[in-house]
Amino acid sequence: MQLEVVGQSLERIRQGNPLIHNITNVVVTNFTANGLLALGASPVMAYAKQEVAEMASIAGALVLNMGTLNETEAEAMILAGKSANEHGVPVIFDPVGVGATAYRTATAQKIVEQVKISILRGNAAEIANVIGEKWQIKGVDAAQGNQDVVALAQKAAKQLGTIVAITGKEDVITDGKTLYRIGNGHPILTKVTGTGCLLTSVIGAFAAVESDLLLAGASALVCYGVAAEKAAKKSAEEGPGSFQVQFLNELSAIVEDDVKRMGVVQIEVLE
Ligand code: ATP
Ligand code: TZP
Ligand code: MG
Ligand code: MG
Repeated sequence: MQLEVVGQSLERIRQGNPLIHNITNVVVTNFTANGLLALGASPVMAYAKQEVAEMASIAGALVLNMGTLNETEAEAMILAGKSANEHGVPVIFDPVGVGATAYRTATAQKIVEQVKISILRGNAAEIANVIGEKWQIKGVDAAQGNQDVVALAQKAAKQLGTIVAITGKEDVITDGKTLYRIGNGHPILTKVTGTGCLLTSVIGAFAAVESDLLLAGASALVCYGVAAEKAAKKSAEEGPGSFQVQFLNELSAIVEDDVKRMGVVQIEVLE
């Protein structure tokens, strides 16, 4: 991967301040808005059925996140998603906690049926459960397992006709044919709630400025992981509170040179 493209996208986010419409969960709302602002994007959280279609139509990307799902929000996600589809706005979907309850699983499956998703991002168990495979999940956190994450990502990408990112210690993203493996990140990310959710919104910011959505997704994953490593270097010894603050600082400070120096990316042709 030419890591220059990550720098170019970062520059476009900072120059263009793309509007990112988030329908997300109550746990991560503030962190997500601050993370997007730090990166250079312009976040908006809008949930009312009366306005979501209009808001999605003028956004650079729409991010749907099921973290604290309810019936009204599920309906709003479908309205917003259909509008985004009509207006050529990329839709990024984070199926938080899918597989933990039958309601979440059924709702995620309804969303992927009714809305054309551009990029699906979750942990392995969430992605598996979206496509009807019953991998174990504990609340919103992936359980440990040795299953083949690349095969799962490829299967999900083909079945849903979308790009799929599965994150964890190593991140993978694929359109079913080409696979990027990203080795950046830091274990302390698992000690701050919402780091997965913010990542999904950061993918939205990259998708708003890069029309090659596989490249956009891979760029977001590298950039996010490198920013986390830089933040951990300065703050991890102090603990997750300091890390969270420093991570926002690093999302704002990260430049192409950091990504070129620290990015760990492999590309594989799957077929
Ligand atoms: P989960 O609920 O399973 O934690 P999530 O939605 O929080 O899922 P993660 O898979 O934790 O999403 O991904 C969020 C970020 O944390 C990604 O950048 C990922 O690379 C990073 N990450 C997660 N676990 C680790 C780890 N053990 N080491 C390094 N980075 C990690
Ligand atoms: N409960 C419902 S949503 C949520 C929790 C704890 C946040 C999950 O955030 P992430 O990014 O998946 O860790
Ligand atoms: Mg996590
Ligand atoms: Mg998550």
